[in-house]
Amino acid sequence: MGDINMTVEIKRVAAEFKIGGNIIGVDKIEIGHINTTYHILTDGEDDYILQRINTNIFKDPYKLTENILAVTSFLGEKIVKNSGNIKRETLTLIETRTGGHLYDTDSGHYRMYIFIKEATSYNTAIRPVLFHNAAVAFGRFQKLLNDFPAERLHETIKNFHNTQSRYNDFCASVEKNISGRADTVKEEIAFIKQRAGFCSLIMDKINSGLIPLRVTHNDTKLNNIMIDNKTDEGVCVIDLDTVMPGSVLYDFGDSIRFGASSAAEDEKDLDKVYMSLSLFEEFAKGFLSEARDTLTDEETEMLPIGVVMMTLECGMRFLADYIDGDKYFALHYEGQNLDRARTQLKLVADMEVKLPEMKRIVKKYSK
Ligand code: ADP
Ligand code: GN1
Ligand code: MG
Repeated sequence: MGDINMTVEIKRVAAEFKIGGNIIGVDKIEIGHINTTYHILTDGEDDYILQRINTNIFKDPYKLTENILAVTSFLGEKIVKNSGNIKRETLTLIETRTGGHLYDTDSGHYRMYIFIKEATSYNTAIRPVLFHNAAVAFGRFQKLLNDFPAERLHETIKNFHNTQSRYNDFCASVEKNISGRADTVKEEIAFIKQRAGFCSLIMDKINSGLIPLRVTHNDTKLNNIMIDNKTDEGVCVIDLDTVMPGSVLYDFGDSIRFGASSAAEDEKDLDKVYMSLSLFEEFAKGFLSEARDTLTDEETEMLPIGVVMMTLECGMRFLADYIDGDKYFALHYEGQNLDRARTQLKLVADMEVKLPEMKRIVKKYSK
């Protein structure tokens, strides 16, 4: 569909939801690797986010929507009790004119949220305070969901952070080599295979009861949090598609993977890519200030392992997708998945060296 036709279609779909005001514009948001996201501008009090859900990835958009409703209404009650601003501090799904929360049409399954105004989702921590404040907000998110009944949640993507199963999938992609590209990335493949024995470390601890399953976000990139333009506070954790039972090590680890990197996720010049220990410290301090009391000693001690695990896992996912012929993550240019994979592997090598320092910093901010 051409851009103009797409805009017409998006306006038509947006009008199927119970929005206030008239639609005065549509902007495509290019952040995010999974869904297709539009900012719907209106002349009323609120703007909106309209998203086409990626159903290649989220196979059951109805169950996904049930999860989001359950989580946002649970958070909403707590926000109201704390006299917070429910429109800004959690996502709010908008009903369709016929009463559900999904609008299905030939171009896909759509949902709508209130647009969180005067806030930004950052791709890099351009000021350390942003990362610290994101950490406080993710830590608070974890704490607020501590008593959420996990059995109410559907598993939207099976084995999402089961790194062993991700490793097996990666090996299968290399084996099949659909694109023929595996032959050109032998060094990267070898780097991952050398770490095969590491992949089950967290799952083994979960399975043996040493690490508890909690309700976690599972995709805690810096750009999945809206940060207030005036105060720099983390206002709202967004992108709730993967809220599922998981480990706090995933949320802590994925935040560091993305936000404590010195460079963009797809930086081509690997000399520029390393994990910043000072950003790590900003995050650890902020996150533990909120979540410290809900974590067990074993979890706290393992946080740096979560960092290496999430980065290795993401690296193998990007590389597998490159070898599969770019079927999963949205691309802005050819070869982007390889650039993304390479930054992750560079980070893993750096994080391995910095493990003792990460452990020391975590200890400093734990109970
Ligand atoms: P994806 O799963 O593709 O990452 P997200 O739900 O994270 O999709 O949305 C992509 C981007 O859209 C976010 O990073 C953010 O910039 C913007 N966005 C999403 N929801 C909102 C919202 N409610 N208010 C303002 N911006 C939003
Ligand atoms: C995707 O949706 P987004 O862009 O916030 C992915 C994460 C990866 C991340 C890598 C559902 O996150 O798991 O860690 O890209 N989300 C899904 O940047 O697969
Ligand atoms: Mg996102």
